Parts: sequence; C-alpha cells; structure tokens
Amino acid sequence: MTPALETALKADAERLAAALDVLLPEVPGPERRLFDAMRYATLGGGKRLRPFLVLETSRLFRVDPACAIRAAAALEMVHCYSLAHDDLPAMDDDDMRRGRPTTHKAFDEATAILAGDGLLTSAFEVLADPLTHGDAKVRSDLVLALARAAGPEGMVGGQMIDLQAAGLAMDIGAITRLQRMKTGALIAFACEAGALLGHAAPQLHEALRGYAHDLGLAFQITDDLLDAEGSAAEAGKAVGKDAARGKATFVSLLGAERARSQARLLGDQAIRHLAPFGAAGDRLADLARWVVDRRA
Ligand code: GRG
Repeated sequence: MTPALETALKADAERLAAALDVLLPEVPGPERRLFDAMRYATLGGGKRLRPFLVLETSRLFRVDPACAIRAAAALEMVHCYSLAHDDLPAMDDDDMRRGRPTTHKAFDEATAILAGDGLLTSAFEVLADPLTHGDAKVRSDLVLALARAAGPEGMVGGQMIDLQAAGLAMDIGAITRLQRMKTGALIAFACEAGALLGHAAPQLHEALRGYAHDLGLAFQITDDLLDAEGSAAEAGKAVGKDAARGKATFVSLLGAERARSQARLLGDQAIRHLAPFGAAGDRLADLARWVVDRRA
C-alpha cells in the first residue's frame, strides 16, 4: 500500500468512527443492549473500504465532507448489518470477525439479528435526513440506489443464491452474477454515492460506474484467493471455508494463478476508467492496486 493511501485510509477510518459514534449513540434504558450490539457490530475495525470509496469519490466533486461522511456511515451500517447476519449459525456460522468474536457470540443470536435490523433501518434514516444533502432529489436518489444495492436484486439476492450454491455446479458467468449482487452492488453504491452527492456530469458518472464494476470483481476474486490461501490470523476470520463447503468460486473454477491474473487485469481496467479525473483519481487508482495485492 502506498504511504499516501495508507494515510488517507487511516484518516477516513477515524472520521467514520467519529461519525458512527454520534449516529449510533450509547443509550440508557431497556433498549441499551440493542444499541450496544449495533455499536459493537460497526465500531470494531474493518478495512473501511466502502466508506473510503464514498469519501474519495465525493472529493472528486468537492462535496461537503459533512454530507459525504453521513452517506459513508449509512453504507458502512448496511455492510456491518450484512456481516452480523452472515455470521449467524443459520448462515455462515462464524465465531470470529475482524479479529474478535462475532456479534452473536459477543451478545446472543436474537440481539445480533435485531442489531442488524437496527443498522439496516438506521442507514436509510441517515440518508433521508436533510443533513445528508440539501437537495431532496439527491437524498431520494441515494435511498433508491442503496435499497437496490442492498435488497433482493443486490446483496440479499446474492446471499440467497450463495446459500443455495454449495455443491451446485456453477459456471464462471453464474459466479460472476452472484458476486456482482452479493459484494459488487454495495461497492458500486459507494462510488454512486459520491457521484450523486456531487451532481456528477454523465460522462464522469459513467467512468465511476466502470471503475466500481471492475474494482468490485477484483475485490471478490482476491477475497476468494485469501479464503483459499490466506491465514486466519491475517484475515481476522476463518479461512478455507469455500473449499470445505464445496462452493464454486473464482479460484475453484479458474485455479489460483488464472484467478490472480484476472484480478490484476480487472484492477488495471478499473484504473483506466479513472482517466477523465487526471491526478485527482490517483488515490482511487492506488486503492485498486491495493485491493488486488491485499493480504486481509
Ligand atoms: C446476510 C443479507 C446478508 C448478506 C451477507 C456481505 C455478505 C452478504 C456476506 C459476507 C461474507 C463474505 C465473506 C463475502 C465476501 C466478500 C466480503 C463482503 C467480505 C467482507 O468485506 P470486507 O473484506 O470486510 O470489506 P471488512 O471487515 O474489512 O469491512
């Protein structure tokens, strides 16, 4: 990772933690446990890749940082809800996430379900709030885009296909579709949010869509490689699960070497989409290189 990207990721992760701390406060009273679990699920580390994408794409259009951070926090709430639910015994049944016990292990299953529900709902409350953008059309476009990305035609639909996929023969087209829904849709929303908040011109909007598309797939292929070859200590979560479940992945279908070169190709392609932004796109280009080379 370049020093410039490392500094930028760290600074944005700190801004995000401060925003989440305000948006998801500790509350007294009988619902305290719910808020504690929502904070646990969101405030415990993570790469903060999606919020960084919202903030960095927003910078391209000089969006007010106070607005951008709210969209970034809303997206991270949805991402963290999906992780908390994915870790439940009924789904992936994981004990460790981000190097510490999963939400249902730290609390209990019912609380983890409610914490996820709370995060999902709060995300839309944050986006719909006039503090997120003065233009009601922008707010409604953000709500619509996140609903589509997270819902049955996006992440939730992808998760449903994934749950049924173990042991099924899936070809590369089917895997690509599944992953575009399950992982790619939220990554695409991250870049879409910057473009929407910044009233991006159509050509720049399209360039960011292209970048997000290729970055999302590169991210997922690398995730498959890390599951196949990485260590649990580095990843902060269990690895080797795809093979153990007989799940078709980019790695099982292409082999590690071809999967790695495909990820590199997609990373390079993502970077080429940034050409219209000139030097302003440099950090997004660094991010695409890091997504392909990451170890966690
Ligand atoms: C339960 C509705 C529902 C959806 C779950 C995102 C997801 C769908 C499941 C997570 C399982 C998984 C390993 C997905 C593949 C890629 C992925 C989204 C990894 C986690 O994202 P990172 O690496 O995590 O950005 P951090 O912790 O860094 O935020």
